[in-house]
Amino acid sequence: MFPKVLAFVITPIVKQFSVLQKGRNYIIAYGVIRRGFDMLKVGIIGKTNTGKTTLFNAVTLLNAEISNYPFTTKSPNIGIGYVKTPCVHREIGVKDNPKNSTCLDGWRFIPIEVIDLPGLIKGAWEGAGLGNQFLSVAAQADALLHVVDASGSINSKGAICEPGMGSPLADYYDIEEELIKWYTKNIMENADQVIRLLEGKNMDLTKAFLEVMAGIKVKEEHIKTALNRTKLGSIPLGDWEDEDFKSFATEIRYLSKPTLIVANKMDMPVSEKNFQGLQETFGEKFVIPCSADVELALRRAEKSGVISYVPGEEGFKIKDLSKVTPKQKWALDYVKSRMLDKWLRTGVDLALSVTIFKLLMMNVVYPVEDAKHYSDSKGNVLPDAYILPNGSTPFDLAKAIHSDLSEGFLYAIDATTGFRLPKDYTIRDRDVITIVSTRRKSKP
Ligand SMILES: Nc1nc2c(ncn2[C@@H]2O[C@H](COP(=O)(O)OP(=O)(O)O)[C@@H](O)[C@H]2O)c(=O)[nH]1
Ligand SMILES: [Mg+2]
Repeated sequence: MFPKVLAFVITPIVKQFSVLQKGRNYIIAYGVIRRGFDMLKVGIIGKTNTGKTTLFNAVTLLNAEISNYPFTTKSPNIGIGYVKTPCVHREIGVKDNPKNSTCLDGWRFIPIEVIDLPGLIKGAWEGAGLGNQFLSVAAQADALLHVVDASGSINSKGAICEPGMGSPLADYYDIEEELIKWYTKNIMENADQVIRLLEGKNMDLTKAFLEVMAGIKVKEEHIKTALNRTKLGSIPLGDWEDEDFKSFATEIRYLSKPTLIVANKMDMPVSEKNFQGLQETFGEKFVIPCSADVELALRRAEKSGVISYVPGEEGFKIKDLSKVTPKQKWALDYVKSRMLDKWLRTGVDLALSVTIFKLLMMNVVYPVEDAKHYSDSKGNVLPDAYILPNGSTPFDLAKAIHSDLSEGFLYAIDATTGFRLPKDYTIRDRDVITIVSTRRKSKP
């Protein structure tokens, strides 16, 4: 008997903490869905009142069922969001029956984990406002969305002020400073252990750092690059000055945690000037104009049946105008004139796609058991979509699906051509692949 392709194993809660802040109870539960690998995680950071929770609520609300997804208990701060990619079913010319993801209007929506972090305050790196715990959760993410209030409606403490008075640029740097100080402290605290590994186990510096930093998603190549860029590789760790730790930590922060700046509240006209400033400072590619509130309104209107709307699209359709209340009509007109007509889209969905596919350089691959029919053993066509990093091989895909599949791995087939793939093949975006393994029935 062979395991189902998606035989998920759910581990118990790995890590949980519950904290009381400003009378609100944030529970950050780390109930992680475990299969061969962890689900991609995107953390939302930024000052208070920039719109993080609104963004979180928008990305985790999708009015479509994903049939066999074993969602774990969702805490208020960790949810499942969806990243959108053009579904391969159209170019193959088949109708699909998605299982681990969903397909809307030619777009495949694939689940990822999204973490909403409470606003970080000054001194968070040394524990203020429970910043330490929040930062260590942020460090578990594969990438970060840094939300700023482009309308300048918050002051430097994150309290609401007159629009235009706040500075999103200064807010960005405040938060970054906390992050970098936290990384610096973390690395400095681990320096003794690194030295022990260097001396006791005769490890090289990269490997020793890797051992202490793997838990915060730092990879070997990040450490190598950071050591090269800072030219610290040749200086004995015992001789590093505080400034050296800081420059090394800064490199590690940016290399290991790609970050997109979300310029939120772009529905307010006052936001435009700040948005331009942000793009000039950080480059167009790294700043996305966004209105989390508008996206949330659209998704809610879709859910309640008032409109049809596919997240990320440039427009929506009112289903039956006679059923729309004057208040709803006003809101939909606002959405159209203030956001969609001007910025084409709300930016929420774009922010996630850019993060996953451009910053993290991920590819989407569709594993199928039956290469001829592009289906699983039950005849579901293109049931699953997996997100894998650039450079992944079919063997990595097998591992991601199930360890049994990789243990008996023989070779892989490109389902669209029927050809066997070479051993060193690296997966490209939108590949449809059949894995042939001794541990599973396969019908190539
Ligand atoms: N105009 C406008 N207001 C927004 C937008 N996103 C969030 N807000 C408002 O900003 C305030 C703070 O939002 P919230 O999501 O709680 O911020 P958080 O503290 O960062 O989680 C709320 O009043 C939201 O309604 C947006 O895109 N446009
Ligand atoms: Mg919030």
